[in-house]
Amino acid sequence: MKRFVLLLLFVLSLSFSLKAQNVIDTLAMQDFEPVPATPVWNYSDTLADTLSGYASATSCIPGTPLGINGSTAWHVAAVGGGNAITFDTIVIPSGYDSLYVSFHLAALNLLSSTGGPDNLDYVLVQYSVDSAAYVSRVRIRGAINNNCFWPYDAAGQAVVSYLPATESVFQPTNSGLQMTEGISYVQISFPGNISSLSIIITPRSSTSSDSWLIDDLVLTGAIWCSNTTDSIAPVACESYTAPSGTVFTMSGLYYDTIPNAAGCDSIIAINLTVNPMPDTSVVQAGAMLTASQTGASYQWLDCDNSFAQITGETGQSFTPASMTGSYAVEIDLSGCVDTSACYYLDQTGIDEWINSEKQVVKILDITGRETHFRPNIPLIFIYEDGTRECKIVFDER
Ligand SMILES: [Ca+2]
Ligand SMILES: [Ca+2]
Repeated sequence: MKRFVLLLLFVLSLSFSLKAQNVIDTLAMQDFEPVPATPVWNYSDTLADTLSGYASATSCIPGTPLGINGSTAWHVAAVGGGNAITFDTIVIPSGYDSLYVSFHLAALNLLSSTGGPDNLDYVLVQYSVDSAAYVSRVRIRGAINNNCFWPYDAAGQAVVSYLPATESVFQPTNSGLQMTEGISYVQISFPGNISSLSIIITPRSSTSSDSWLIDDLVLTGAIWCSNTTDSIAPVACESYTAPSGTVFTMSGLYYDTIPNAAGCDSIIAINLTVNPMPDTSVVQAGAMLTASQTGASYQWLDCDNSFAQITGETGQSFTPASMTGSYAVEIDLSGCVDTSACYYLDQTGIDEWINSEKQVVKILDITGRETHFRPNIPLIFIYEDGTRECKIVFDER
């Protein structure tokens, strides 16, 4: 039996490497408590007995739980004909890949420090799928050499598929405590596409010194799924929040994991480009405003007119047509857009001073190139009467 269990574990681990199991639903359960946990797997027959707490010091095994963690369990002793309990037919919701019926089992003698179930004592598990005839699938027996006992944490397991529809027998060989070969866990797996399932469990015991204890019968539905992969190449400004919520602030290749639609992992390769936000500082030189950021797209805005775009003013520098006003620039640097503060210009005083004598038609810098008015540097003013003056207008603001 040992070799069989080892082979089974290998098959299970192989399937785990191919698929991830993501949804496990409890479809029905029976914990044999006075108020059973839900969803309750009801039964139509009468339990021979129930017990809770822990075995006495004079029994075997002394102090061992009678139900899982000392809870209430179904107890059968001295029922020569077997205490067959039919658990109600469960209608299986569609969508499951696999179904499992499982329960925990202990074999004890609650009356003395030796004894326990024998070769002719058993726990038989039968199932009926889609209302077909019952199939006897698993039979746990006492030891071949009789008089054996084991607790709920013994290592042996009887884990089978529903097919072949023939009986598999699991039992220890030797008498006495069976921590390795004692079968404490029974499981039968079914395909997920069946419509209904019912089971009969029959513990049989010849004498009062041969106790079977059964607890936590559960029917579970499992949905299997596979991990998926995806890749994206987002371009972000300053920082990027990945689908999982992780924030990245530098360009690079990252991997992010979120649940996919089926509930398994979706692994996303993120080839991220993070661009900086533009420098929104503006240098004011007389009537001219210049954005400090180079190599960007610009749109100058009229702060006094709900930040309306000023038609045609898309250069790095801007000289307003009106003498007073408040202006800002919207800067687009590789898709990262930000707007400067508003800069207030008041050229009225200077302009009045310039216009106090004669109308200026052109301003040149000292190299002779036409320029805008700027305070605090020498400029050549050409008037409408053809005269010209070189002067510095001091702006003390
Ligand atoms: Ca219980
Ligand atoms: Ca016995």
